[in-house]
Amino acid sequence: MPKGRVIRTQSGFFTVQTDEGEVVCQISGKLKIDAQRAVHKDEAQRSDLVALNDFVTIEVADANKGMIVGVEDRQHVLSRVEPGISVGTSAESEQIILANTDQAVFVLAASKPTPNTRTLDRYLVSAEKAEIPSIVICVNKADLLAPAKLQQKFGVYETIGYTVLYVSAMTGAGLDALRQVLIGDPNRVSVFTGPSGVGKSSLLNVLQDGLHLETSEVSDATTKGRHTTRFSQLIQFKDGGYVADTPGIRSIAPWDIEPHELDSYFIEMRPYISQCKFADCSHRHEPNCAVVAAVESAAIHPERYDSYLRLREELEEQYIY
Ligand SMILES: Nc1nc2c(ncn2[C@@H]2O[C@H](COP(=O)(O)OP(=O)(O)O)[C@@H](O)[C@H]2O)c(=O)[nH]1
Ligand SMILES: [Mg+2]
Ligand SMILES: [Zn+2]
Repeated sequence: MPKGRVIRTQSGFFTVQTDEGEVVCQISGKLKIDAQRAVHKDEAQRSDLVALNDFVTIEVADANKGMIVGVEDRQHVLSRVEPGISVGTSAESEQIILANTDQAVFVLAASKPTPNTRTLDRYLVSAEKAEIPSIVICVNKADLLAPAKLQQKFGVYETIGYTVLYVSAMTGAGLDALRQVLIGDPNRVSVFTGPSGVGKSSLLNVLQDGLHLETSEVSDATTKGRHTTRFSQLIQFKDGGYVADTPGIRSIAPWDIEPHELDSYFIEMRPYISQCKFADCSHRHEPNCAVVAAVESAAIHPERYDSYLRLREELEEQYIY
């Protein structure tokens, strides 16, 4: 039976790239029934049966139409709580943004729109939870802000160990570095995400001729109605590599993170966690907290610590013990 990669998903239809070409598939009845049984028996969480960049086995019925009959185990799954469903309820469901993610590139703008590092920190937490092997921060519109200001805003991320690229789709600055990160390895699949208006489509258009992705600020009014469509696809670079184009991601409510594990997803906190007096320290009001001490001595950036506190509170409100 042919095997392939899911390169496009839309409303129950999945385009599978195989050695013999692309086949549009639906999910076989057996797969659906098996999944329902597993959820009922509490052996699985509610999640997408098939996701973008899954490796699947298909049965081809007639020309270019098929059934997905098997899905390989996923690694490095970038996901979020399905929007519109109240978190913490039994109906909560995982929405997979990308399966088998090799790299996450988070795009922000130096300005216009004003970068929100709280949102960036949420993305980073999701990526750390998914253990994505490579995490890159891409600051576009570097033409709009002086280098010293850029450094002031994003330098902390370099200090704690992330790769930060300062680029401009407009002037071309920094694009060679971005190209090296995204393009070249034929099997590398990256997610390229960030708020709308930061220049994601503009960047991809410059990186690959002939792509012609639509650019310009998308207003909230036009995007909201499209949530149900849930269309997403992989763009394949001519010189090797894929990038996920997932218009639906505007915010990530981190999926399946327990409050007590959050600290380890703030990578600069990791060395301190085991030095706290209490093993279950939440790094807030406890005595002899090594994390708080590190914040006080400026070894941990106060804004990152603030992100931690906010997310921790949010997770505690949602989490069902
Ligand atoms: N000044 C400046 N503007 C840019 C740059 N890249 C994109 N833009 C503009 O930002 C707006 C949003 O770009 P778009 O690619 O549609 O953003 P997306 O929503 O992230 O895909 C458009 O008006 C672009 O012309 C850049 O490097 N510098
Ligand atoms: Mg766009
Ligand atoms: Zn502590």
